Amino acid sequence: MAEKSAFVAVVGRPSAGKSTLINTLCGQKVSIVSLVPQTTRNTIRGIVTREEGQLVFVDTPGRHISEKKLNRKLVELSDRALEESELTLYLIDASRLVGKEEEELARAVQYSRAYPDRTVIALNKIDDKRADTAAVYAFLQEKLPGIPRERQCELSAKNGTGVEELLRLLFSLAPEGPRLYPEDTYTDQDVQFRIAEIIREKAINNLREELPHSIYVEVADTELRDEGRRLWVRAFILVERESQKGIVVGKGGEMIKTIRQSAQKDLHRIFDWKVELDLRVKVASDWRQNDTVLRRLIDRS
Ligand SMILES: Nc1nc2c(ncn2[C@@H]2O[C@H](COP(=O)(O)OP(=O)(O)OP(=O)(O)O)[C@@H](O)[C@H]2O)c(=O)[nH]1
Ligand SMILES: [Mg+2]
Repeated sequence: MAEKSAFVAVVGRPSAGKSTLINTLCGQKVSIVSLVPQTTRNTIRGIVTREEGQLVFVDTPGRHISEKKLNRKLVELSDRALEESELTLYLIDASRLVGKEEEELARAVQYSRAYPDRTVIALNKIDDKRADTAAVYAFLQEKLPGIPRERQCELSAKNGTGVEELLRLLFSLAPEGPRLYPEDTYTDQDVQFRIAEIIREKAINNLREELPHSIYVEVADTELRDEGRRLWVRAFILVERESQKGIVVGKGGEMIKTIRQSAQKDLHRIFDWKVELDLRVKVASDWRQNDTVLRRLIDRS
């Protein structure tokens, strides 16, 4: 049988579970996850290689309706992934009510390159007691009648239920083509970006309220020490205001210490190196309005 290969754009509302799903599919932490919507800010590739061939999943920022500059850039990234990928995987959080945002998504999916024949819809979070799949099917019947039930499935990205069936479905739709990456590759992100993302995840998960949207992380320097056994990293958490700096540092430096230690632990698990993180906080006012900063942060591809 000829080998198959495809890019799969994974789209959905903020917090639908797109990054969680990609991590489950790849068996590795490829993309960071949090309770806070709009965690993913770049398109991130997670690669799955099987006998049938290779699928390159493109994680995208959750599509949120807002005219803010950062948000508009994030929606552009999702649009681009939908234009460039052979397959579309539209993920819906079945534990939440569908609403205006979901309608906008259905519309974006409808205009994507892979619509309708190479589009799959997955209802996520079926492990959640609040999941109401009947309501989602009714919504789909109305908004995306071009996608038959055979190309809709239910899953739990968190515990893995239904994930193998989803893979089978996607491989069945993928066009023939050669692998793009070696078979043991599960992501194409560079080390510095992954470090910055892990730090951002720990910051988001430890900080509250509006702060997660106000930060970004910059890795300033890295160096392998102890004959390549230990990785030393200097990184900055950038906030928008002086008052936020105090929150990230915390009383007696407790907060930044928690962020540093949990990031080090994760990084040690992901890479083989022991990681020594020199982590500091800096103010970069209004970075979300600054085009140069946004371009550097978002348009990495
Ligand atoms: N119960 C349950 N929770 C899930 C499932 N999948 C994801 N979650 C949770 O949903 C939240 C959001 O998950 P993410 O993977 O970050 O969602 P996302 O779609 O990537 O979000 P953005 O990047 O912000 O667009 C996290 O708290 C996850 O643990 C699932 O199958 N079941
Ligand atoms: Mg995400």
